[in-house]
Amino acid sequence: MNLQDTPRGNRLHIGFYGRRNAGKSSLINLVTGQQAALVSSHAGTTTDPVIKSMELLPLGPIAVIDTAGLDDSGELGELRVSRSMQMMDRTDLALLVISAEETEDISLEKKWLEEFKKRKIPVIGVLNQIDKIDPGMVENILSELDSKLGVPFTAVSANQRNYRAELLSAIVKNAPMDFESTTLVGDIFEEGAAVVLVAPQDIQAPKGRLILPQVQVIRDVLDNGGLALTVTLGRLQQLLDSLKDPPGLVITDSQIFPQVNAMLPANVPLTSFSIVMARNKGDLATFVRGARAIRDLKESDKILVAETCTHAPLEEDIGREKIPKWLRERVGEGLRVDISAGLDFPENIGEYSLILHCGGCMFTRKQLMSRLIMADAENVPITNYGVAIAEINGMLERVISVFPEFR
Ligand SMILES: Nc1nc2c(ncn2[C@@H]2O[C@H](COP(=O)(O)OP(=O)(O)OP(=O)(O)O)[C@@H](O)[C@H]2O)c(=O)[nH]1
Ligand SMILES: [Mg+2]
Repeated sequence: MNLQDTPRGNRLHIGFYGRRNAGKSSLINLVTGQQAALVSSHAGTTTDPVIKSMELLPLGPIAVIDTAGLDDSGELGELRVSRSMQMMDRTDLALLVISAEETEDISLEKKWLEEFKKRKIPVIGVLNQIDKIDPGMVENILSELDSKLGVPFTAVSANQRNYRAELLSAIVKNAPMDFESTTLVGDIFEEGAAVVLVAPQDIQAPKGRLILPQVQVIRDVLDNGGLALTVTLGRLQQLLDSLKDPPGLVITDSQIFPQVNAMLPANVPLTSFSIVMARNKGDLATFVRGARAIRDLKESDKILVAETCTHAPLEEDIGREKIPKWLRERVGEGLRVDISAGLDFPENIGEYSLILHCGGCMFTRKQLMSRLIMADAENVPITNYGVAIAEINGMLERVISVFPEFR
């Protein structure tokens, strides 16, 4: 399966709607960072709906839908409007774009909002082209639109790149929850395959339990017709010897990567629980890019270790001690490591050469994504513990090659 085959259910479809010349196509170019949509000052530049699939960091696989202006008239115009309206049925999240110069009469926008409401599609209002009006007016117009239309509005200028993060944040905040991938590992092994799950010797979980990612992966392996074989590291060789064929997939705790790696033939697909979880949160590509940035770290750099819980007995020593120690062994003792914990992200993230984030098990996908957007806006690479450990062990390329999108 390649990226373009991601089933529609997993691909967030973001539709841009509004009057002609509101700047729908320009906003698509801003969000995607591409010049894919045709833009011109001629009202009615976009004539037919255009759906484009892409990987948009940190949202993962999405599709953007560009539409023709909903205020078009005449025989041909009405035909275009009806085709744009048809696109609503394929939209998971709608951006209703209004030009800051045209906020007097919003009767049409009201009508379109009703259509979205009928279909239960979440809508974000976008007040575009604010560079064309008196900056002092923006707040007033925003609150007026909010109250008249009853949807949250974000003010932007499509031709200024610094508004991209704001728009992305609004998208993440309002995106429906259920667009995440429905399977953790079901797409990386064949039905009937032996899937070996390796835990550390001293199973790091409260007595009588397994940690949540392991439980979720076991369930997912079973749901997808795999044989879920869970062992501790000390029993791995015994299990491998007892199998007629090599396993179809091995998923290990990150902390024992080197040992597990050494016991497996090179052609056995190997990855880790934390990498599986990071991918499910829709941001593995961002984390992989961040982990590769470890290769460029210098002793004079400063990195940030970010934890989401204020007390994290399991991950604490990994993020605060082990990974910093390994990185210093690699680049030099001078490497500065700052720690942040809890719900607040420091203001000054732009100062760091790399952000190392915990697995975010206490975070929702949306919370984690908002951090990736902040890092992206400041151009700071960001990765998580599990992906960083794979890179430090020289195994990053192996453990991501099990996923179709990295092949
Ligand atoms: N100054 C300024 N111009 C903008 C902004 N957004 C769009 N424009 C300009 O407005 C015109 C229309 O932009 P488009 O993106 O083509 O608008 P559209 O909503 O896709 O229009 P149709 O396809 O005709 O429905 C173009 O000349 C853009 O360059 C903005 O934020 N500021
Ligand atoms: Mg257009």
